[in-house]
Amino acid sequence: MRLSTAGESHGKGLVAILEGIPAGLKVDFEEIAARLAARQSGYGRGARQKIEKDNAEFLAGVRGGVTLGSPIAILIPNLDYANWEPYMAPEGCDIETKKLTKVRPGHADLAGVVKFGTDDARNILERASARETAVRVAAGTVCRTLLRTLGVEIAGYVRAAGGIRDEKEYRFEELAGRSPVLSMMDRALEREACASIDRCRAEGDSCGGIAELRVKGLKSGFGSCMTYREKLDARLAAALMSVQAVKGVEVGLGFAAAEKRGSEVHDEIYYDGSFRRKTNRAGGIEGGMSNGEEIVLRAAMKPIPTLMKGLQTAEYPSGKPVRAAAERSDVCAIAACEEVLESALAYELAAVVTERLGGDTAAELKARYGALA
Ligand code: EPS
Repeated sequence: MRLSTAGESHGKGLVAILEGIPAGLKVDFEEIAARLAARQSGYGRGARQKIEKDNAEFLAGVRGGVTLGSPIAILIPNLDYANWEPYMAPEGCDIETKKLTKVRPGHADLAGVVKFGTDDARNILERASARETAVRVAAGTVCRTLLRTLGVEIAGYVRAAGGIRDEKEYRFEELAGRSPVLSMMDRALEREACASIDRCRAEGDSCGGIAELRVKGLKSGFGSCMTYREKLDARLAAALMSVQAVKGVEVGLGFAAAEKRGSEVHDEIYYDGSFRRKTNRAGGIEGGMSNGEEIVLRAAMKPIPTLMKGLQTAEYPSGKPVRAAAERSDVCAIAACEEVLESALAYELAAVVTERLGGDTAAELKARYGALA
């Protein structure tokens, strides 16, 4: 399976090509629309989302609502392009007016201008922007539908935002009851988090958060201990780290495991007709393979680097001390990030599953999955 994306944040649109989805899968357009809307929402989002109304247009690979087994092409037009055409048109445009030289600390701006040999960070930020994640959600939702036919479900919630953290544990089934405001489970903590985001906004600052992601129904044996490339935890961590602004990933106990003893970390095994564990501190992965328990992952999102108050920086290439550029910004995008992470996870898991089981049709894949212990 392969997913490629293209598109600039203020260009004509975003495009995805998803290869390797078997034939015969019914695409859930309603779910795609709902997840695209969820990615656009969440307390702390900025003014750009008032302009966009993301709509995934399927250009290829699907006929009558069912996949053909051919590459799936998806287009999400950028509605803001109507305002940006004079500065972004591929065929020729004004490249001076929107030039960005007050490079933002924490963004791709400075490393990008140096690497790609330009004095305009616009050429960098347009692609580095998290706008790209819209089309990853559309493609990821197709992968999620494929996983669902196998009985594999993904869910998640925001565990921390604006420095307010929920330390409680939740059952997979409870996660459907997360709040629509900031995707947190605990409403009182969510109100505190929203207040923290409000303070951030008032101070021209930004803040991050933590998302927890769970996978239920994945049988054991996906991923492999035999080569480092095949390790499921390595692949899933890379998938989550590929999402803009993600700076850390944990599996199961994660970093906390390093401070505990083995007897407090490893999940004792028992047998009651099948091999089971009473605890799941490993987060469903041992030896780089799924062990049949729920997969538990956490991802930490850093604060967005565009601060309305602007951090101190040096203009490129003059080096003159200036305040970093800021026109508008998301104060906190952890709820959007959580939605994107679920999609990134869905794609990677679908890739892992289809690599192991193959199959030209969704029915073939389902039969092969069903035959596994
Ligand atoms: C982003 C900057 C902002 C965000 C954007 C990500 O866009 P703009 O510069 O147009 O205000 O809103 O995210 C999206 C547009 C989106 O749809 O998620 C950045 O620099 O990463």
